[in-house]
Amino acid sequence: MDNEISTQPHGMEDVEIQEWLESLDSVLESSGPEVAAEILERLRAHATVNGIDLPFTANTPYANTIPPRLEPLFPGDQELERRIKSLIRWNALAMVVRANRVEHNIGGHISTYASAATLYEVGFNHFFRARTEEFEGDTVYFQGHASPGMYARAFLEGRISAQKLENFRRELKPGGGLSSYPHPWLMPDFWEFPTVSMGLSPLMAIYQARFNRYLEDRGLKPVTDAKVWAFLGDGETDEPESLGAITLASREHLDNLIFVINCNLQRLDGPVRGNGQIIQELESAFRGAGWNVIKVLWGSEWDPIFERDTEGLLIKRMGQTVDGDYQKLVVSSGAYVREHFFGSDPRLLQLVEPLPDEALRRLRLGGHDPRKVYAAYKAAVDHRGCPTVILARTIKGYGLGEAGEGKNVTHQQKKLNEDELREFRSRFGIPLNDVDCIEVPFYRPAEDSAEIQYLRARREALGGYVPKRSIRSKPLVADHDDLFKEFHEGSDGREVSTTMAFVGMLRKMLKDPEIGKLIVPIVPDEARTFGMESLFRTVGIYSSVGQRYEPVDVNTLLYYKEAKDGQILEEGITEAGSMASFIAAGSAFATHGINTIPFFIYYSMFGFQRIADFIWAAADMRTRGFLLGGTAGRTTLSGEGLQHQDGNSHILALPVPNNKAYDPAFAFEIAVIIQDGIRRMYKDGENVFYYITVMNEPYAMPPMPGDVKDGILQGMYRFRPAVNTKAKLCAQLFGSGAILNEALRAQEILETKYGVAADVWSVTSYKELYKNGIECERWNRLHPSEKARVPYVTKCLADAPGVLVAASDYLKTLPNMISKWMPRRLAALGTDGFGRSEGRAALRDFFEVDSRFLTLATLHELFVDGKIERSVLDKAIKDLGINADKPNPAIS
Ligand SMILES: Cc1ncc(C[n+]2csc(CCOP(=O)(O)OP(=O)(O)O)c2C)c(N)n1
Ligand SMILES: [Mg+2]
Repeated sequence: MDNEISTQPHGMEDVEIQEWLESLDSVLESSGPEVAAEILERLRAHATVNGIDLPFTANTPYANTIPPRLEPLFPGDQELERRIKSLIRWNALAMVVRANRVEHNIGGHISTYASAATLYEVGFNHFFRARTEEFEGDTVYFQGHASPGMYARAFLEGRISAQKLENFRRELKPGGGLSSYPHPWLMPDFWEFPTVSMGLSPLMAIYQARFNRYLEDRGLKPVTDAKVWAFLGDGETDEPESLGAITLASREHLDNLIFVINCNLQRLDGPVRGNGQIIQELESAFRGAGWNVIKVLWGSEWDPIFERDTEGLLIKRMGQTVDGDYQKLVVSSGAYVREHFFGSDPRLLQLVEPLPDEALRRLRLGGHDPRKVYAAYKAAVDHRGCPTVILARTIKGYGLGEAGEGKNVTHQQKKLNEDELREFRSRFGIPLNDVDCIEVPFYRPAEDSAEIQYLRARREALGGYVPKRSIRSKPLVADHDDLFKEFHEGSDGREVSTTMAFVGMLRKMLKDPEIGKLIVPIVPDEARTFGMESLFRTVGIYSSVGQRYEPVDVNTLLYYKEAKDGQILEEGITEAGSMASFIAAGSAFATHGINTIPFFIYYSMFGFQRIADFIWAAADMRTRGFLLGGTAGRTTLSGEGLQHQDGNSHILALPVPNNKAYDPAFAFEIAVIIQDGIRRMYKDGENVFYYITVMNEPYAMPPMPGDVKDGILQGMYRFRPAVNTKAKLCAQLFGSGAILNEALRAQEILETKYGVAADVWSVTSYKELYKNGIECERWNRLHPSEKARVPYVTKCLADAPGVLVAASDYLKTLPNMISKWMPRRLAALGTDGFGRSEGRAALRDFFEVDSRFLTLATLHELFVDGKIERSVLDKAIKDLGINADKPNPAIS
C-alpha cells in the first residue's frame, strides 16, 4: 500500500506521453473506438517487428470496462427499484434471522444475497424474460447461497406466502416450507436448476447454452435471442469445473451466454485472493479464453474522480492494491481511506481533496450501482460473437454494518442483535419502528403500493415470474413395440456384445418416426470403442459450423461427418461436459417443452466414480434419459487394469433415489428396459432416469425365454431352470451381466459332474430388488395389522429348492444386500478389490467369479448344509484347478 507511484518510465517526459494520449483522444473523437483500436493494434505489430518486447497481458487496467460516456440511460425508476430492493434485503435477512431464532443452527445465508442484491434486481426488473407460450424465456442459474433473496422477491410478488418464508429450511413443517437452496426435486414449480454444489452450474450453463443452439440448428426449436445467465461466486471459480469449459463457450460463439461473477472478494473462510486480485485473474483467464469481459468495479461516484485523474495515477494505484487491502478499505471510515489509499501519493490526495470523509466512505462499488450494472447487462445482451462475463465488484454482507459487512466471518452470519437490526432497518429505510423491527417481521407493502405495482408491472413486461419451473412437453403416444421386437429374438448364434446390441437399438430408434429426431446420442470420444462409428455417417456429428474441411477418411463408408444438423453430441474427452449435455437434453421437457431423449454412453468407470455430483444434480433436476456405462464389469473389460475396470458403479448408483440401475446380460433384456424406460419417462412422465451397464464381451444372444418382461424390470427372473427336476441336490444360481454366462456354465458342470440341479436366474437389477425389499419392510412395520407385503425376491424364491449362490462383476455387497429376503443363506461372489491388466479368464479366476468358483461355492454351501462330504470339496478344488492359496483379490 505504500509504494510510491511513478508514471515516468525510463525518464520519459510527461509532455511526450501527453501528446500520445491526446492524439489517441482525437482519433477516438473523430473516428470512433474501432479505428482507435485498429491503430493500437497496428502500433503493437509495428513495435514487435522493431524488436520491442511487449509483455503479454490479457488484463486491462483495474477500471470499469464501460466508460461513463458509453453508459445507456437507466430505463427504470431508480428510487422505486431501490425501495423494492431494500424490502427484499430486509425479508431475506428476516427469513434467516427468524429461522435461527426458532431453531438454533438451522443455518442460512445473509451475506451472499446482501452482496448480490443489485446484480439480481437489475436482472429481475430489466432483463430476465419469463417462459411464455410465445417465447422460450431466458434461463437463469441463481447462485445457491443467494436463495433467500429469490424467496424474498417471490414473497413480494405474491408467489410465496409468509408462512412459507417463516418455514425457510423447515420443509417438513405443516403447510410446507422452503428448501435451503435451489432444488427442483423439492420445489418443482419454482426452481429449475440445482446450483449449490459449487462449480456445477457454470459448466451446466455453458452446455445448456450450447444445447439451445443444437436444438435450433436441428430445427427442434425456433431460433431466438434467449439468454442463459449464470450467477456465480468469485470463490466458486476455484472449482475446476467452473472454468473448465469456458473455451467451449467461446469456440462455439455462445453469445447467448452471460456469466455474472459476484466479486465480493470473499469466500467462506476469508478473502478469495488476499494477496492478489481475483478480478484481474479472472479477467485474464476469460479474455485468454476468448470471452467478452466487462468489469464493473466502481460506482458512479468515482466517475468525477477518475475524470480529474489525467495522469492515470488512480488506476495505477487501484491496480497495485491487493484484495486483502480492498476488503478492509471498503468497510473503513473515510478518514482511513484517505490516509491509507489516497495517502500513498500527494497527487492522489489532491484528487479527493474536495470530498469530505463521509463522501469518501460512500463511494460505491460498481456491483452496488444499478446504473453500472444495467450498462454491463445491456452491453452483454447486445454483444455478438462470443459469451460475456461480467465481473462485478461488491461487498460481502453489504449493509450489515458491524454485524458482518466485509468481515471474514460474514458468510456464516445468521444472527443480528437489536442494535444491528435497527441499523440495518434505518440504512435501508424499512418502515418499522424501533420496537417492531427487533421482532424482524416480514414486510410486504399493500397490494396497491407503488412498490408492488411497479414490481408486478416490470415482471409483466418481461413475460411473468422467474424462477418458475413447469412441464410444457406433451407426452409421447406410441408404444414402440415394433421398434424393439426384433431384439427379443436373439442373435441366432452370432456372437455380439451387449454394447453392439444397444448400438443396434440406438440405430433403430434414430429412424423411428416419433422418437427418431428426439434421440440425442452423447459420447465423450469413445464412439469407436462402442462400435458407434456407423452413426457418424448416418446421423452426423453436431457442429455449429458444419464441416469446414475434407475429412481424411472421406472416401470410406463411415467417414467422420460433422454437420450443422448433426445429431450426435461428440463432446471430446469430458465426462463432466457430456453429463452437462445429458442434463440439458434430459431436462428439455421442462426447459423447452421438448422431449429430447439423451443416451450418454461412456466408459463406465468414469461415470458414477468421476462425475457423481453431476449425476446427483441431474437427479435433483428430474432429468430423464439413459446413462450407458460401456465397457463395464471388473472382469469383463480385459487388459485395461485397475483404473478402467469398473466393479463399482452399481454400488455408486445405489444412493441416487430416482435412478434405475440395470446390469443386463442379453439384448432382449436391454430392449425391454429401454422400451419401458421411454414409456415411463416420456409417456407417463415419471421422474426417473436410467443407468444401464453394457459390456464388450461377445457371445450369442439368446431369444427371450417366454414372457419375462416383468421379471427383467423388477430385477430378476428365472432364465434357465434345471433339467433334472427330481435331483436330491439342488441350487439356485444368480448371475448378472456377462457373469450370467459363468452361472450357465456352472449349471452344466454342477449337473454333469456333481449331480446338482441348479436353476439359473438373471438378476438384472439388485438395486430394484433392494428398493422393493426395503419398501415392503417399511410398509409392514407401519401397518402391523394388515396383510404383510412380500418382497419380490421372496416371492420369486418361494418354491426354489437348494442352496443359493450369486455372482456379479461388482462388489459382493450387491447380492448381500438382498439376501435377507431370500429363504436361506446366500453365498455371494463378486469383484471386490483392484482390477488387473489381464484377460477375462485370468481376471475371473483372480476375482473368483468364474464358473469354477460358482461350482465350488455351490458345493461348499451343500457341504455346510450337510448334503455332501468334505472330500467332495477337496476333490472339486483339485478337479476344477483352483489354487486355494492364491492371494485374496479384495485386498491385493
Ligand atoms: C462443491 C462445494 N464445496 C463447498 C461448498 C460450501 N460453501 C458454500 S458457500 C461457500 C463459499 C462461497 O464463496 P463464493 O463462491 O465467493 O460466494 P459468495 O457467498 O462470496 O458470493 C462454500 C465454501 C459448496 N456449497 N459446494
Ligand atoms: Mg465471494
